[in-house]
Amino acid sequence: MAELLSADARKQALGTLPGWTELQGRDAIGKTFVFKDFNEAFGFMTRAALVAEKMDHHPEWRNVYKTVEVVLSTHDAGGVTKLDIALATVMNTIAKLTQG
Ligand code: H2B
Repeated sequence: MAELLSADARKQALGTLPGWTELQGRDAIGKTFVFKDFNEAFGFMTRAALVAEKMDHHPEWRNVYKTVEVVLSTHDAGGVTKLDIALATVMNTIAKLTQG
């Protein structure tokens, strides 16, 4: 199982992840993506879902029209691990591609 990141390692990783922040009151990271419209938002979610399934690492997320709120945490470990950093990195790349 992936190990929890230390506070330092987490901060360092977040430094390479534009838009991602630590959640207050919970060992998790989050980002709110805002797209042009629902079509782009759902396109992002579809692409991200396929990668998440391949990784066997799944996001907590909520979509309202063109906004997608994402929270990442490794449930089996009870906090943030390198799997969350990997998925967050992929999501940033997918968002860029989705936005053209
Ligand atoms: N996703 C997330 N975010 N955290 C997990 O601990 C996790 C997961 N565990 N997806 C996986 C699935 C596990 O439940 C399965 C059995 O591999």
